[in-house]
Amino acid sequence: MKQSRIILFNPRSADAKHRIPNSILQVGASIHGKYNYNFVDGNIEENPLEVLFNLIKNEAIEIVGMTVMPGPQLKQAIPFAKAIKQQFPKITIVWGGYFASNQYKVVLNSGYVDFVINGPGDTAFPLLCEAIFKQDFSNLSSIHNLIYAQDGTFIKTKKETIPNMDKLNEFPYEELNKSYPIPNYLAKTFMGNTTFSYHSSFGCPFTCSFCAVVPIYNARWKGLKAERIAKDVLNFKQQYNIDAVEFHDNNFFTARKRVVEFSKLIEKENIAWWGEGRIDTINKYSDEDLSLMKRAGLKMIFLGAETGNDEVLKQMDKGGTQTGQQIKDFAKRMGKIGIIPEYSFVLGMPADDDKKVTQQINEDIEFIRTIKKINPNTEIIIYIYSPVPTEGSELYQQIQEQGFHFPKNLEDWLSPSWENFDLRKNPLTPWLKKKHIDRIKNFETVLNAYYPTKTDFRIRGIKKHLLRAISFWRYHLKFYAYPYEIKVFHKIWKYRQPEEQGFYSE
Ligand code: B12
Ligand code: SF4
Repeated sequence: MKQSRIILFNPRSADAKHRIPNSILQVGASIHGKYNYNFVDGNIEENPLEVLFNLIKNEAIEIVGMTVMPGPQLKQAIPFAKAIKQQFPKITIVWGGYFASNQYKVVLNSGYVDFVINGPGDTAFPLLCEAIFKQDFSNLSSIHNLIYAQDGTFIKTKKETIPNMDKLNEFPYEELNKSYPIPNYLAKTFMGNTTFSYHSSFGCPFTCSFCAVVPIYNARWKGLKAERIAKDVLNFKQQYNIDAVEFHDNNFFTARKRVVEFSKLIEKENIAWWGEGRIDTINKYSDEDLSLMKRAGLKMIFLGAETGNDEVLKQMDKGGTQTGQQIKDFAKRMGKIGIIPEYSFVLGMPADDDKKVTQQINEDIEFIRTIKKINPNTEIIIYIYSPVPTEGSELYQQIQEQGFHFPKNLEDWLSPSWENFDLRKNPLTPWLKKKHIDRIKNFETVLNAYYPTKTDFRIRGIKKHLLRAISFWRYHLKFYAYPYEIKVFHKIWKYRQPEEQGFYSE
């Protein structure tokens, strides 16, 4: 008989309503029917460490797999991995996810994480489990997408091509449902009352120099077929009465044909949806395509506008295909079609001197105001540039030369300043001074009061009018400093800043 020997743990990622934990679901699919495993969701459990310890004691666990993205998940991932290793030194701890892959050196140096899965774990994880259960590590180097330490060096095995997602095992939703009923994950959002989260593709074909996806997928992308996505969405509609879907793909709109086919398949189903894409890619879609997508329920697209400055777009490796003019034209086009463009901007990129940094921030602020004028419905998300370790990239080289370094110890990532770094709120980059961060934050406060986000259903009617009234003079006089009166309202109503909770739960 197979024993339950693996735990797949999703550390707590947010305080708001929780998303279905697709990362551990997909890893679960890779070992489903082969090994017994338990899901533990730190988002739902009140005391997840106790649950983990009890399972380890009672179920002969040998492997604990954790998915780890930067930010809040580290608060459980780091101390829990350490505690498990201390209490049960024989357990093998495996980390996967964006933080683990991008920061593998500090993770493996901690002494309590044994292996890192670098990118998709669908083939690598079952093979690694087999090696661990047999205690035969002679062929580790032949397992693709694996990183481990050996004799004082890090071994990074070959990257496999992205798996054909249509051929992978389906997600073991029933298994998750046994411990964590699926309806608890169907959040109320601006799109609907029961929003389902779905991930339909891996990677991204682009190479933006600030992006954590690039070192993992090296400009590769592969997705499920439109029929399969529609089938899964409709199954969820039938089973759980979902009325909306958030697509969690890095770049849902990469393949036009797939998006158009999917739209046709769900056109009559009354399901609202949202996804992330590129302006230059979607700009190539015809008006007919976009109108079809709108009719099929597409409410809003998250788009990396980044900046209106073509030189900075080039520095971000986004130039050439995306320009400031195109960003403006696209906002207008989306206004006509009736799909909300949700533009994210990255402010605070490195520059040669302080004056240029200030100048660029001011230019970006002006550009955002222009976008709002062109299409006031455009949602604006402002991030402060937080470096990612894209080894070999020119930008990463430049920021290291300017004195930026990542923490040397895993536990340093738990400090509030590195947490803020992860949340892209305070990047700890040497060229950004307090005055720059204040300028960006104050502008954002005024902007979000003058244009409250459409995704926050708490700010409607009188509240919206009041917010607009108190911020009117500041927005029009471009006076953003010390917006204390706006912050008071924010404190009382706790209205949402667009980037605050990732996506759009209550
Ligand atoms: C859903 C999501 C969230 C959810 C939480 C998810 C959860 N686990 O509970 C929420 C909304 C809370 C969230 C928050 C944040 N997120 Co987030 N999130 C995502 C998103 C869109 C999807 C993740 C997912 O489910 N993927 C689907 C699964 C199947 O893919 P996967 O995770 O890559 O898993 C595969 C492999 O990586 C590997 N693997 C992963 N884990 C494990 C574990 C083991 C044991 C093994 C063996 C293998 C393995 O195998 C899997 C199957 O092949 C990703 C982007 C993306 N498309 O992945 C961003 C992403 C991971 N998030 C990111 C960030 C930065 C954040 C934030 C920290 C910051 C922010 N402002 O957005 C916030 C934190 C805010 C907060 N208050 O909590 C970045 C990470 C970038 C980086 N620098 O590393 C990403 C990549 C988005 C992006 N492109 O910038 N996020
Ligand atoms: S298009 Fe988006 S996901 Fe792709 S590399 Fe650029 S920022 Fe990353």
